[in-house]
Amino acid sequence: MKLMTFASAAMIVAVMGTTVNAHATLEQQEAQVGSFYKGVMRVGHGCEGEATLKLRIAIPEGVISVKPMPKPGWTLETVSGDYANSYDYYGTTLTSGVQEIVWTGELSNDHYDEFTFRAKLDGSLAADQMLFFPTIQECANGSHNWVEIPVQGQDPHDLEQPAPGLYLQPASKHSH
Ligand SMILES: [Cu+2]
Repeated sequence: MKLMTFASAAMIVAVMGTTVNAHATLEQQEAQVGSFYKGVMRVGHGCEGEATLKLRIAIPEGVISVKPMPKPGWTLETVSGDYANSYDYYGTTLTSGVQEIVWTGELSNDHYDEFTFRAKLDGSLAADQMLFFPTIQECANGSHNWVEIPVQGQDPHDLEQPAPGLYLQPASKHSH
């Protein structure tokens, strides 16, 4: 089943300045609308002691021109699909693109690692909101589904497996 069903949960929630120290977290948790964003997903442990064998990151709507970073010893796949909206990318109209990134390999529970991608936060994204990147961490006999999105006013710390979040700051006057 495509991660996108989880990604459909990747909606923008009007939560002012709340970031959460979830287990799978983004290193940079704030970025300006319209800017290029380097997403570094941090993985500090496996599933109940087991090694991580696969990491799948869903890319929310409005995050375009996504390019993941290959990782030695891991295979890298992307899943592309149609966007709900179309986006101008330097004169080119984008109507589809990468919506899921999948790294497959092995990360021992005793080790820490990072999974990186670069993307553009389209200028049409609304500022002062959170953007979520639902992430599935698969192990041999289980997984962590970091996909829970807080409802309005809910403290993400109350969630068992919160989706990694990014707070969207207003575009700087110089973004292009
Ligand atoms: Cu944890």
